Amino acid sequence: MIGKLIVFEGVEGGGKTTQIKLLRNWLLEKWRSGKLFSKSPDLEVVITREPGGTKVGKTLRELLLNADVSGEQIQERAELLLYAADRAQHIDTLINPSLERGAIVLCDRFIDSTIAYQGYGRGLDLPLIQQLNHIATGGLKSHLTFWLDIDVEIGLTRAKNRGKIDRMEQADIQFHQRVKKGYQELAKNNPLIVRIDANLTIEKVQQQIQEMIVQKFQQWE
Ligand code: T5A
Repeated sequence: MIGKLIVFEGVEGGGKTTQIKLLRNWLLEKWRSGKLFSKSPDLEVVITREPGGTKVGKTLRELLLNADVSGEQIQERAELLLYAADRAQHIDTLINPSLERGAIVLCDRFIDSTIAYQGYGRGLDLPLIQQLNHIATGGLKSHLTFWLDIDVEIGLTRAKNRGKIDRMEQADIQFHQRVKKGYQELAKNNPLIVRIDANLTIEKVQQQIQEMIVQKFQQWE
């Protein structure tokens, strides 16, 4: 089986980070016990995220989410381009090399985040964003995307309970509602996006993900 890119998307606090870690452990355990990927001699699972999956990306992430820029606001087009720069670096230095080695790459956010946040959330031009995504990815698409669909208020409360909130999380509730609407529209038009009910317990969310993975891997193998 060749490398696969599996993406996790959704509004703030949906549990992507939590679910990705659980999925990696489950995948490795299944492989060790011979219950999944029986034909693979080894299994590499890479966890990464956007923004911030590379060294350059970590600096961009800090700028995008936490930097004190002395009261100067990051402008919407500048924000869009910074996310695109992070992605281009990520694809070339981490994602593509991992896929070429045959790894399963579990990626916390990808191109749909830009459509949902900068497109639906900020209101920037959607065809322009599609073009920019294409430039940043060189045409790479995910093999499967889990959309962790959660009530916006529940997600923001979870994110706030975790501690300090970042620049994006500080945006008003209407912004986050528009982002959610963006994911709804994306899922309507793309059969590779699988909706997961993320309002449930951590275990129940993981169970939905594992069931879908079993189906997909049978097709891929
Ligand atoms: N962005 C990103 C753009 O605007 N454009 C882009 O192109 C890209 C790529 C990234 C920000 O950048 C924006 C989107 C984001 O605003 P981030 O820190 O990566 O910033 O933000 P998130 O991806 O939202 O990550 P979070 O860490 O906030 O949320 P997660 O990863 O979805 O959630 P997680 O697993 O950390 O869980 C949050 C809390 O909830 C608990 C966890 O223990 C944790 O405390 N939790 C649950 N509690 C109850 N029930 C469950 N089922 C739970 N699952 C998790």
